[in-house]
Amino acid sequence: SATPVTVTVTGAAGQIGYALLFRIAAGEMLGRDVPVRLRLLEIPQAVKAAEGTAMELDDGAFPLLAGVEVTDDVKSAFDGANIALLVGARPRGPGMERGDLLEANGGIFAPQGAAIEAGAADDIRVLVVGNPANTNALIAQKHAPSVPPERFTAMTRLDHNRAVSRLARHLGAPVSDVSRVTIWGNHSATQYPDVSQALVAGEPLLPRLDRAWIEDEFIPGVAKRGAAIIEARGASSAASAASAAIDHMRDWVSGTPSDDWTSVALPSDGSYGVPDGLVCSFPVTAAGGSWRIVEGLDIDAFSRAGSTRPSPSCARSARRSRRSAWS
Ligand code: NAX
Repeated sequence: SATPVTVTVTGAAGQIGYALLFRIAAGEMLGRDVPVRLRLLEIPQAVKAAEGTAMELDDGAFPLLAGVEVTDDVKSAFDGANIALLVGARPRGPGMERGDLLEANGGIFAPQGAAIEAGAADDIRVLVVGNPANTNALIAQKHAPSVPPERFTAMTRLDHNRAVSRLARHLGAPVSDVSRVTIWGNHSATQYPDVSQALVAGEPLLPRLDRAWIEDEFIPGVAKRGAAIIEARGASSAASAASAAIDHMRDWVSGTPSDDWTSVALPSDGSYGVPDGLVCSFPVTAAGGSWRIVEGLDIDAFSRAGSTRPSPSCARSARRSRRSAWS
């Protein structure tokens, strides 16, 4: 039978980890004929809880699950890893400034990047879920100089899925009919959910939407959905975030449909005026195991804003495009 794919999941004892691991073990990420070996990385205080999750994974008797290891050692967690899902991060606590948050996450993602550099498999693919995801992806990538930069991605698929679902509901169409939606920017309130290229059942979607609905309900509704989930559930999005991570990795490995694209934050190659190397969400397709940014979309305001005045952050580029897109 096939050699198992080694999948490392950090923050494995957290709520996203709990929703994610069982779907990976069931073959929903890499396919129902691909055996997987799971590596669960946690901080020492949470290792026992991760071991409990590993016991439950055993009890699932998943035919594709070739083994589960739990560790608090960063180096061994990534040794031979083919796929890394970096979920564990330091949330912003009370009184914590942005600088404190960056420093705390630097302390997590720099060593993880270095461990990937040192021991991961040649085909390593990394998805950062832990916030601030774009920045954390950049930190990890900078510490793995021999890995192609585009193997480090950050997740905007949850925002993408939220946008697709909201459009489908608004139009009374099945989600499978909605395509070519883009999340520009990053997973934060500054993101720009873009429907200018979107299709419903293959036809342009824009003529069927009211501009006020897009500006006043759709865009803020997608950007603030995370807060609405926290308000309703008393906890942040978990199963939907895990589902988006599965979608992201599945598309990366298996490819996107020929007539659609998805949204992924990855190091910019200068496309659309976003400064080189900045981790930013773009419309992308996947084929042969690689992402490719969809080029040449007619979003003049966006590209003009970026190329004439390079901005320090992709969030700024996206925000600027949002301001001008409807003006
Ligand atoms: P939890 O607090 O339930 O779990 C996080 C887990 O990470 C904990 O078990 C903790 O012990 C572990 N951890 C912390 N530091 C670690 C380290 N250095 N190595 C290994 N494990 C470590 O959070 P959860 O709800 O699972 O969310 C995880 C992350 O996802 C958060 O940063 C959250 O902000 C982020 N999210 C990102 C989303 C996105 O779309 N990009 C959406 C959902 C979510 O908010």
